[in-house]
Amino acid sequence: MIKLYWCPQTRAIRALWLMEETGLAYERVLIDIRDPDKPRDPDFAKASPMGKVPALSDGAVHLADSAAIGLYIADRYPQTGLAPAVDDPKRGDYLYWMVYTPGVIEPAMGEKISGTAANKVSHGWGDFDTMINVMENGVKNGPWLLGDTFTAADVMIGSSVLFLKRFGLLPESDILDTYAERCLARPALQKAMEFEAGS
Ligand SMILES: N[C@@H](CCC(=O)N[C@@H](CS)C(=O)NCC(=O)O)C(=O)O
Repeated sequence: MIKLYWCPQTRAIRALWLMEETGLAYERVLIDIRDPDKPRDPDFAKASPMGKVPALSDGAVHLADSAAIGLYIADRYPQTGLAPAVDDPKRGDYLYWMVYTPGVIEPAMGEKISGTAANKVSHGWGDFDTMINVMENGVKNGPWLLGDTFTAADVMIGSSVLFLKRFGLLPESDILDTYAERCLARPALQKAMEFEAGS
């Protein structure tokens, strides 16, 4: 059975949400990242070289990082309908948005929080305002990034918009607010939030 290593109030919410969207059977394995001395499932170290959550084991496959987990699950289990097929023209947009969170949003957020000067041309993540504008353009036609079909990319971008809101970093944006509301209305995200609340 798929094992999802997670911890409440972390980026692991993305992988929990994703797994709830799939309808696949999986086991949640709690890793208390705030207590490094707590014994951990031995497969966790194989899955997460940095000891970070989320991470996942699926038989002989072990991997970490929410984007990597999303890409893996959606391709490995195409019946979940969470990714366009490799020959679908929408695949390009899908891949772009799947890596937008680790490649652009999080570095731009880190820069903003730490007050480090942006270098829009040299830094691969551009700058914070451009990151927000590009994301707004991505979701403005909606309801989802790829149109009518919800994909794993919406888990990545939707959770990032919610994190930006939680940190008070989301500028006024009806487009992103409405998108966040649509994400919050998904039963799978509600279920993931219930797991967090009950853990
Ligand atoms: N790029 C990773 C980041 C994962 C990450 O940084 N997780 C944090 C919690 S939000 C963590 O596990 N920190 C514990 C540690 O580094 O020891 C992802 O999106 O999954």
